[in-house]
Amino acid sequence: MPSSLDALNHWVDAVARLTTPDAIHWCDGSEEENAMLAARMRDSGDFIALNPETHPGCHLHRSSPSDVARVEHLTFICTRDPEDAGPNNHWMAPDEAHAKMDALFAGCMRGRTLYVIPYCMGPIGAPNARCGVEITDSPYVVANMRLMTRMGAAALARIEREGHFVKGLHSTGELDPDRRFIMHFPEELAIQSYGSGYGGNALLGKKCHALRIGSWQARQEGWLAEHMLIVGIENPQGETHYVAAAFPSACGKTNLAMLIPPERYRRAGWKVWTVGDDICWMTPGPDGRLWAINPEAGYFGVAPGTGKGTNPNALAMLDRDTIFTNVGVTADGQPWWEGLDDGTPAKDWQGRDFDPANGPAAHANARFTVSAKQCPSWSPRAEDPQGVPISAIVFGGRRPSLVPLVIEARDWTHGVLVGAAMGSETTAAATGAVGVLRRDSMAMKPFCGYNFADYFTHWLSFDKAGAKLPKIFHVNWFRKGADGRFTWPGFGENLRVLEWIVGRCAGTRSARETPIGLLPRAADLDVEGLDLAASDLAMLLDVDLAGWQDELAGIGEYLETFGPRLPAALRREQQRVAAALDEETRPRARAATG
Ligand code: OXD
Ligand code: MN
Repeated sequence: MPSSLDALNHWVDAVARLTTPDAIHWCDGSEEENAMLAARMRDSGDFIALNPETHPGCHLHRSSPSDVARVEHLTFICTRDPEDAGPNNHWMAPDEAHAKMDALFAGCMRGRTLYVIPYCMGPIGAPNARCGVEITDSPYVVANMRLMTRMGAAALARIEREGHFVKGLHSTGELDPDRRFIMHFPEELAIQSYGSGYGGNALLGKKCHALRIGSWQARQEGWLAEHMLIVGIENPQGETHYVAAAFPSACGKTNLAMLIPPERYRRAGWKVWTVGDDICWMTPGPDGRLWAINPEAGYFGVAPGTGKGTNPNALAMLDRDTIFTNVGVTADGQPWWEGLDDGTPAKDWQGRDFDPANGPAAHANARFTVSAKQCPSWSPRAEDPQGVPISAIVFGGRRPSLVPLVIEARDWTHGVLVGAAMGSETTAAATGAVGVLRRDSMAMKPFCGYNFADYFTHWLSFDKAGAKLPKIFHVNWFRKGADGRFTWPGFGENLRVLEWIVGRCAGTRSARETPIGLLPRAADLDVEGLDLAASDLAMLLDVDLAGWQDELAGIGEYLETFGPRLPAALRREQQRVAAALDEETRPRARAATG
């Protein structure tokens, strides 16, 4: 009788015939295997052991200087109908993409080992977890996948039981930016990635599976695969509200997920629990609420900017068994990056003697990879197969002007509009210009595996009889004053805003109605002990009606780019908010002219 692993064996054989590796290694995820691979990489120079006294089990990896971030312009969704990929994706016909990739993969593993990585996204026993298998020729990818997923024997057993899995094929190739493609075949539940070793391009469980293929599966199966952190906020009464929050890459998701409450809150008994820092899979439960799991088992976080003041929890988890990529290093072999409080770099991320004339010691997108369990605020509920119930969904981006500190959407449809309209300044997490405002719906612009218009329809479809949906909010930690400096202190102080948010969910906090949603009055936010002028707080909570009229017009133009597939309910909602703004400005205009 054919075993349910036959499909896997056949695929591995076919890939081996195409790529012609010298050896094949099936990964079991064991300590011994990890030690063997680390030793192999130390020999080849892929890994540099860091100071064993201060950072036991830690390694530095220096990538090729031209391979330091995700490459959105080389990332394709390959569906039969280009309309299914939508204007938010680069599209290639599946046949053409396969032909291109087959040519690149042909013989590419000669002289290398082919690693087979069975992995599970989500707790191994979670009904909503999904399995995949990544074939790669990079031991660095294996070492990262071991931290980022549930990898090895247990995942293989689940695949054998279920008989299906997402197929990911990866080769670093020649690391040539001109021979680099990240292809997704959602109709085949397959991913092919060539020419890059960078996290989001090469750790296929992460963006490729858990978001691009995951979002496609989620639409078909009635759940949501989102670019969101998951954090538990425990109040002094011991009640925990779980919040899922979407921000574009490198906008502080990891910091928010690991927030340490300000001193006064800590003393009062507030606690923060980290469930996830990047990806959230949410499924409606029998009780009508959305239940979330973090499909990942580790953090692949941005190192620069991580310090005692910004994210002490992250710092505390990075002193052992961590892989650092493209950070600088001190004379005594400790990892170093800009924003770290102590030490001085001796070498920069490219291994040159550190010279400020060459730029920062760490690459702006330098990363750490570490097991989630090492985080001091790691939530035991992160392993709960049922997941956690979500009370609030929070959207946010880098908006230096206009957008208030926090807004509550008046209902689900309005919340979907708020998420769809999200905009943010671009960051170093992807190649391309930094600091340019772009619309990034639900922070999924680089990650939604299908047409955004259909994705908005899918989001709207959750609002049905019996649903007990989370409230939706929008936050902006990045508002700047006339002096060009951030007005809101951010980091741990963001708990003050989260307190209002969970208070709104519990029905214990008040708000004022405005055309763009519900906002706290100054008195509704606890700002005691903050060095924040009353005029600055007023600015953070102000609604600039004329500015918002322009913003709504911009949102309308953006939505129109999705053409007839855009759900009419979303267009109507944009028109409703625009009309509410017009209505609000009318008496003032009359008063001004009268
Ligand atoms: C990430 C990203 O690596 O969003 O999480 O780029
Ligand atoms: Mn991300």
